[in-house]
Amino acid sequence: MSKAQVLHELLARPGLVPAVGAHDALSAKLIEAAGFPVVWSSSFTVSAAQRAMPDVNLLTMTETVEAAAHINRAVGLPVIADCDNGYGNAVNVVRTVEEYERAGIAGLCFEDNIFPKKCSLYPGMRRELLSAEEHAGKIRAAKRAQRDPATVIIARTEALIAGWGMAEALRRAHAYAEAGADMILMHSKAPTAAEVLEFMRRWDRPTPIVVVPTLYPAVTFEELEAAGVKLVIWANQVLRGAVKGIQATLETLRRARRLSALDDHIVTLEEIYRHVGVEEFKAIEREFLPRGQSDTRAVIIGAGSGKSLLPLTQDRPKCMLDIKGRTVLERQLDVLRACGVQDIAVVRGYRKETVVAPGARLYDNDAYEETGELASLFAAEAELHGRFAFLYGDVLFERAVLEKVLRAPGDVVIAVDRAWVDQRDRLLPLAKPVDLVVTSDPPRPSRRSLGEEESDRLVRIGQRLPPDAATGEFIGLACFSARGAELLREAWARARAAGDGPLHEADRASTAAFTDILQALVDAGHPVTCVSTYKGWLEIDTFEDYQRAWAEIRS
Ligand code: SPV
Ligand code: MG
Repeated sequence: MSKAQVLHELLARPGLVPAVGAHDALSAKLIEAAGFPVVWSSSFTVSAAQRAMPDVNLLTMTETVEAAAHINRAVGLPVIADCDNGYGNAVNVVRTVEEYERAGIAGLCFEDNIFPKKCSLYPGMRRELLSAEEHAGKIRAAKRAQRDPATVIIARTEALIAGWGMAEALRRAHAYAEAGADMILMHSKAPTAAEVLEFMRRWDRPTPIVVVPTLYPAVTFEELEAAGVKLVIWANQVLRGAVKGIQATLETLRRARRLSALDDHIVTLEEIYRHVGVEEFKAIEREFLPRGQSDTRAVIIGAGSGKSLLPLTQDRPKCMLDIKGRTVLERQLDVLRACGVQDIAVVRGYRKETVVAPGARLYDNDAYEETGELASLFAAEAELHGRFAFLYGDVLFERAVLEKVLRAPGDVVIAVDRAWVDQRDRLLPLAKPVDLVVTSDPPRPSRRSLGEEESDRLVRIGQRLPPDAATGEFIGLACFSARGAELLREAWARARAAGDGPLHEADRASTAAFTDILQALVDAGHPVTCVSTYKGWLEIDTFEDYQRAWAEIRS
């Protein structure tokens, strides 16, 4: 059913129908939300709100039809558009009808002002009207031009506004009804409803009557209904209420100079989100956009004191070490963002005041001296909900490595460097602790493969594994699905609930490493997927590492 048909049927029912004036799409939405059945796209309020201009035909037909179209698109309600005088003669009226119908407008109102018109409400104006014959011709033109037979054409006379008397008002109303108008709008500037009520007593035709009681506001809905009026237009009160609200808001802001002082004057952001359909927008994004990593956040732990790098770390943590003009942390943020991860949290501890992480949220583990990586990670417990990537704060990754981990399916995914196996003999005996791993199905040199090794699962992880048994090295990069994050939180809660007892290789949960909880997850029967990488990362743990970073990083 077209909106014109909806309006037609609404007007066919007994009783008075209210239409409320909108000045833009949002005010129209509020009118709809408040339960009114019809929106009036008002020339007075559109000129005032959208152009801060008087209502004197300064806006072109194209501008007013565009405003009406925005209003119409924002609501499910039928819209009656104020088409002023049709922006010219009958020829202009024909195009006006075509354009407004194309914009989905259900009703069109044409007034018998000459072009350019002057708003009916302005006091002290000399008023000129078209001849009744000419306006009747415009109404006939409008009726012939309409494509949808249900479109409601309202003929409006300004005879009473111009002070031409009741007889002329009746003569014009008759002429326009005979020309085929679906409704007659009888405008009045009298201070009471008496004039309009007298017209109603003398109106002897079936054509229904519309009134706009702006200047006789005391009249009630019931009085108009009892007089037989069909449609009442409350034309500009929404705009006037909005202006009052804006003024009160501005005055409070001028005095208080603090936004929280406005709380009683303004609606919440959520209310605006609701009216403009932010949820619908998000649903479309979820359904149709490539998933990317916009729903993945990252948590970087950079709390430790980095003693192995003294004196470089005397005044800053490892993550703030500079490598060719950018800190380790900045480089991590850049790689994360390049992979689409925008939502980033950093846990700091040692020399926390020196940590600079633009755009990231900061968490503190002030007990970094006595606690371990897990305690640092859980300092950002608020972040460990939904999908997230975990990063050691002292490791640099190539983008491809991070992308591979982010892409891999699985609730808990870790990156394992297979170069370990080739380098093992050269590295033994180990000069520093290494996060060694044993996986269930490591890639074999004899077997070529393409794509992901989704079946390779973590079996053992830790720094005390026999190096000969290790099939790779954990590089300090992991990714948890929402379920994985839940499993992690549960494993941590279990470890904490058991007192501060041992957790895998750690004597106490509070001092445990990230690898300890990975083993706890495996031991509890939760699969941890191992994504293979071959080099493509650098840990900044020793002075040699730091030198290598300077040598290997090009920019
Ligand atoms: C409007 O709202 O623009 C109207 C009604 O046409 S009035 O302002 O009273 O002319
Ligand atoms: Mg108007």
